[in-house]
Amino acid sequence: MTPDEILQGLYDRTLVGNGPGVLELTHEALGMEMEPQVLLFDALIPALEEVGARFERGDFFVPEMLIAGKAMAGSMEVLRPLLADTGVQTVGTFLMGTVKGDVHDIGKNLVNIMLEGAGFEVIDLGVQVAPEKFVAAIEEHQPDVVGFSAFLTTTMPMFKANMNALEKAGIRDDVIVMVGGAPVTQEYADAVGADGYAADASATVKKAKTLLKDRRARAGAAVPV
Ligand code: B12
Repeated sequence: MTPDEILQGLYDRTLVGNGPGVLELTHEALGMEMEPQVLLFDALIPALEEVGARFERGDFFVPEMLIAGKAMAGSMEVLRPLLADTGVQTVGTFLMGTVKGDVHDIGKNLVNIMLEGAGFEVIDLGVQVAPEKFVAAIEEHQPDVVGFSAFLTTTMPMFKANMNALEKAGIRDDVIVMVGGAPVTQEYADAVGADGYAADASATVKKAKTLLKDRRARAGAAVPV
């Protein structure tokens, strides 16, 4: 098979949720020394985008979305160590979770992989994370950044609920808050009072690093000389 045939095959098999087929092609691609990023960005993600478009048109239903998501997740498990293994030193701690009421985790997991690859220590709270759980985990782990992921317009308001919980616990200013997920925009992030938003995993890494650098610079400047 040529690399193009592999990418097309990965796309087609993800689209129809053929998990074993996706895994087989993932291994075959890696055996041919194709880059893991290429598999991700040129086949797996576009396939899930098409799944979403078909769901919107009414051509696909929840079971189809589910098996396509699972097929991609299986491949990501194989790609994860390759994407994350860049040997960079720890730059900070990132606490991540999908908000209460939301079970979408593929986007979040992809962000986690990229953050790990860029040297962040990632603590993943999983899905359906209630505000109290975020608060408890921030108090326990004292992360530099906390990330809220939401994929539904109906669960995005949990960002504000989480921010309120942080305020109430008196820890809002202890962490940088980032938000993201398919329906989220910069405007929405600003409206809920988050410190940062990013549309995809690599933008998240860049933004988290910039926010962290700014905060450390400000903390340094605040120290009396
Ligand atoms: C797979 C999928 C599912 C799977 C989820 C499996 C899983 N384990 O995640 C299942 C079948 C469970 C599911 C269920 C539902 N889903 Co769904 N799902 C999808 C689908 C097809 C793909 C989502 C995905 O994983 N994309 C791939 C990743 C890589 O997406 P991404 O956005 O590019 O991710 C990047 C950014 O968002 C960002 N990011 C993500 N998180 C974070 C966090 C931070 C802090 C930052 C900075 C950045 C960031 O970085 C990511 C990586 O680059 C989307 C369609 C779509 N186009 O998004 C619908 C979609 C999200 N689902 C939708 C719906 C309606 C539902 C259901 C309500 C359906 C139903 N009637 O039951 C349920 C809700 C269940 C629940 N309570 O959560 C709608 C949402 C519409 C809306 N505007 O609210 C969508 C958009 C489909 C559509 N076009 O209508 N779904």
